[in-house]
Amino acid sequence: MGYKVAVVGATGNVGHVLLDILAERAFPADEVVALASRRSQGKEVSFGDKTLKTKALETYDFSDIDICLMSAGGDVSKEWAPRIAAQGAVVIDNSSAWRYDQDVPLIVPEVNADAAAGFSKKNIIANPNCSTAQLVVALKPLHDHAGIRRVVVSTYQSVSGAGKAGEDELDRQTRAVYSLQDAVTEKFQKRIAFNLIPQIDVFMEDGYTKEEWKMLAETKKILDPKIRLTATCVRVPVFVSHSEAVNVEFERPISADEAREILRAAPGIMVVDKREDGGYVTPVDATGEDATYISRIREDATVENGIAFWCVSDNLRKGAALNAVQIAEVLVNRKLISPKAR
Ligand code: 11C
Repeated sequence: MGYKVAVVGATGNVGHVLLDILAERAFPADEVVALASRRSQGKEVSFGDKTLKTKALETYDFSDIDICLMSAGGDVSKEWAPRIAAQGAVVIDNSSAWRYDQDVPLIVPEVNADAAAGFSKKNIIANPNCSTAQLVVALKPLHDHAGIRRVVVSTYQSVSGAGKAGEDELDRQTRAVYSLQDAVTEKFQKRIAFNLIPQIDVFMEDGYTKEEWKMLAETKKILDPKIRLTATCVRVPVFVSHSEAVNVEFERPISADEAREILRAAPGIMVVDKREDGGYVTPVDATGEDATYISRIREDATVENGIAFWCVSDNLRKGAALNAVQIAEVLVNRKLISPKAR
């Protein structure tokens, strides 16, 4: 007997990709239910070669659901994840609502799959922020080899990180600029078309933004609380895939060649590093792909034991939907859950 899986937020950017990935990876589900808020009830979404009619989250009975994949924003998760979990479904939540709760595991399967077993305290597992997910996939094998002391990361984040409204704004503003119209700004803090914005999420008291704080807090929780990290997160006029320029200072010596070989052998990573024109990965290359791509690996001689690299990944896949489905696969493959009797 297979699992019954609910996807909450099925009509959103990540919801669509969640359904695609469940179908692509042939997740062992007997039934997949698409859910969204009452106002999207009845909307049709694709699931493999099938079409699902979206049901209303507010009136749905979760008592025979085994796994609930949620991507409907922090407020919905805060209210609904505990209610759904209380009905016996394991909630894998894509928002930031539960990530920093010490009774909720925050999981990137390539890095800390073992921690998933701790889900039973609240029946909730959190999925990290997209910019953290790809970073920790790259850092983990290097940390195991040489011990990370400090990370400096600058991100180049696509507008799809801000949802469909972010993509629509880039599209609309680009057309407006070309047709000499006003590029009206609604979603972002400044114009994003032919521009970039050094602010993602709100400002914190220390001058960092919340996105930058998330990268620090989540890297510590997933990988190692001793790691020091400083981030600058920037929104760029790219539709899908986040890129990161990363400088890492290690405790022990590591050469660029060693780092390249370690990354090549690591799960979830593809190294494309040719040191020639175009011999690296760009966001367009990574979009629609599952891997975290690493390019431009080189020694950073400005610090002791320093390595610099470029990291690109599809933020809707590894940064969100793929990671959530991989967590569900960990629960199933490690027999941490079994299907309810129906
Ligand atoms: C962005 N990283 O690119 C954000 C989106 O905490 O899950 C995801 C926010 C989060 O805007």
